Amino acid sequence: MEDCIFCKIIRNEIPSTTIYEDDYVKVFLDISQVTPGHTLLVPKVHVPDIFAYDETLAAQVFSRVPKIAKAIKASDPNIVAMNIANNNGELAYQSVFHSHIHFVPRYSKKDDFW
Ligand code: DGP
Repeated sequence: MEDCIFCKIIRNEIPSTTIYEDDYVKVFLDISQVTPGHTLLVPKVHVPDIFAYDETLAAQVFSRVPKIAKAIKASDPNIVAMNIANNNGELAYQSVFHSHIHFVPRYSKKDDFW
């Protein structure tokens, strides 16, 4: 998609802090960090939301979730928990209409950002 911000990131037309990439997905830091390390997993194919997934795409994207979660957790010993979330549609607070999964690390109580 020509004007999609995440397609531009996938094509390296605009910069991102990419932490993982393969044939099917790209994983990069969210520009609006809810907590440090807030990361997005996006399919390389442009799909607006989960309602447009078929089973093949679901496997390509969701099979990566544990690997990414573990890598983020391993990056900082203070990460003790993680929100993994996927917003679909404006009423669900989706703002970028290229499907993506949020990983929001949570830190030990004294360091938490709630
Ligand atoms: P959502 O509201 O679930 O659609 O989340 C979209 C996220 O995308 C939001 O947390 C901010 C992030 N985002 C928007 N534009 C950019 C960008 O240009 N670069 C990066 N890295 N993240 C972006």
